[in-house]
Amino acid sequence: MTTDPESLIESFRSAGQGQVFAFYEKLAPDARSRLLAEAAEIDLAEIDRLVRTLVRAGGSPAVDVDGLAPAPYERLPGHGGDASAWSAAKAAGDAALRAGRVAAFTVAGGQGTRLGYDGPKGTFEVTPVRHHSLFRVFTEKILAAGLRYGRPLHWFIMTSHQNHEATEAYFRENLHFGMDPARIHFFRQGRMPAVDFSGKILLETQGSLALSPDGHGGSLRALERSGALDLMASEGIDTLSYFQVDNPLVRCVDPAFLGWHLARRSEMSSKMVPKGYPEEKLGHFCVREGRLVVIEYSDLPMALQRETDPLTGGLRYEAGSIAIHAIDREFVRRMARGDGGLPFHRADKKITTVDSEGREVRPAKANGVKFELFVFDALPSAGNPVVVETARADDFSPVKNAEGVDSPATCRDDQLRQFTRWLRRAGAAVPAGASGLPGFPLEVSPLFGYDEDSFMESWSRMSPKPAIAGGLVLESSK
Ligand code: UD2
Repeated sequence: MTTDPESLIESFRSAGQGQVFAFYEKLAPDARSRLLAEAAEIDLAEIDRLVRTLVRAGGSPAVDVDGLAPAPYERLPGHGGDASAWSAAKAAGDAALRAGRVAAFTVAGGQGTRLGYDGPKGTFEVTPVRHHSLFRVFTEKILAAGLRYGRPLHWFIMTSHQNHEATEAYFRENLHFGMDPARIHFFRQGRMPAVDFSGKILLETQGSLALSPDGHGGSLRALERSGALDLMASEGIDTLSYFQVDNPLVRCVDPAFLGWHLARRSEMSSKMVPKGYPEEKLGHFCVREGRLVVIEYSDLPMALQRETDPLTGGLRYEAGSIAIHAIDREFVRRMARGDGGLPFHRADKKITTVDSEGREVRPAKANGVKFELFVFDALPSAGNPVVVETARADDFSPVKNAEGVDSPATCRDDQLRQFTRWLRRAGAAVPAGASGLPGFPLEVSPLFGYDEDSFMESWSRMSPKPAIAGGLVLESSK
């Protein structure tokens, strides 16, 4: 895209998007430059295509359920899986971690509107006793895993324009929670303009476009653009362990999962949990025309989400996506450079904009469309993708809503249940009711144990063992 103002403005006019510069003449010189810089980011041909296919066509095409079937997955040993295959997978994952082949990768560009929290979501405090933030929990898990495997891990964090500076500042002010800053790599995802229902790009103010992050699927092109893939290659890293910023229970690097991915020579693998109930807001792993696909909860007809399997009595489409993936570095490169790339999805939203006089308009109902990419849309293009079961209690308790399901309260309880379970398996007497919750708050630092194995190792080294009481915090065993 050209940076010469006249031809840039002319290209918008001839694309039918001249309204972007409606107030240009009134703007101060620096505001003009800002608007021009934003406009130069826009791929007008891409917007034109999206307007034709997603906006004027009246919505995202309905999901074709013909020929759709539930995807197979590797079951946990306690759920019919082959215990020896799981041990082999774990050994392969352990070896890859010891060899430094894996990096952690967090997508943290979302806006966290549902939680009603102002600030990067990763700075939200989640742990039950010390109130540590999501970012601190992940940092300590990644740090502890690096120490345990004798190979410090690299960690890639994707931010957005809205939260990039605040995220970097948060880590800086907290001295990166003890992790080597040279191993934490922040990069911004791309952004897309919102359009009205006739396809016109919306202004947020007289001098700025209504831009928003391009979805977590934008991570693939952002990894390539930022140079992260080249850095990985130079460090001997070939696998990304991908997770979302909202889930403090996640095993940031899980050897068994990574081992399945590597042993199968998969380009992209995903964790699944059996859905808790039909309406649970998880994507569904399915197969269509021999390809693995994820159909989002909002796109799979509810009748299919409720359908049961006559043999097991369980849900037919039971395999829920918890947004944890293992992704091959060169597959990311291929997807980022590929002609087709990932498909955009349409989301109708209330978008603050300006009227023809330039006055701010805050609409009461959706007035436009945002475009987003989803990372799981890469699965159908991946060679040998594998879906691997995990226990929800070991990997998944997201903080999404201020109250109710997936809230800070449910997440706190799930952390407490996990700490209690580990302590009890180690033989400690922790009073707990039928709900699995301890009679008092306690907390295990990830530096003491970031998963059950590392916890057991630290616990067995600990002498004398502590009295288990309210407010107990197990800190680093080093
Ligand atoms: C996502 C999945 C859903 C399920 C669930 C599990 C989608 C569309 N749905 O639902 O199937 O797996 O997670 O928790 O993914 N993000 C960015 N940039 C963006 C948008 C999002 O980095 O432009 C990050 C965001 O910071 C968060 C993650 O992606 O870490 C999930 O985003 P979400 O809250 O929009 O996804 P959700 O809960 O609708």
